[in-house]
Amino acid sequence: MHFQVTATSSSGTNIAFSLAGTVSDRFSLNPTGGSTVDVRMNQALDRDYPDGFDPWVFNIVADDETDAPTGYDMIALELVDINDNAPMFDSCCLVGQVPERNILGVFKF
Ligand SMILES: [Ca+2]
Repeated sequence: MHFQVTATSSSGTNIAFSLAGTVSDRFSLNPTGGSTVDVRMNQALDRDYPDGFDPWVFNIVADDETDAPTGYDMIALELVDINDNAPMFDSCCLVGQVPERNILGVFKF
């Protein structure tokens, strides 16, 4: 998955882009020249706890290499949830007792 981001500068100079934020390492930039950059995912993203986020939020930074302030914009990726997790039991194990030589179909648990 990838998408393009565009920034403009009144100085007309090239813009250098970078990423910031705690999850920005999951994405990379492929400059296309001028005022546009291609943002790509480095790996598949998860939406679910404990490794996922909804949405995935990070910042993109635009610097026109002049003395002008640096521009920031927030990118929020909302993942469409899929049912990719198995159902979970409330406990880690179930323990019961069955009498030796128990009649088939009759037991205590
Ligand atoms: Ca899911």
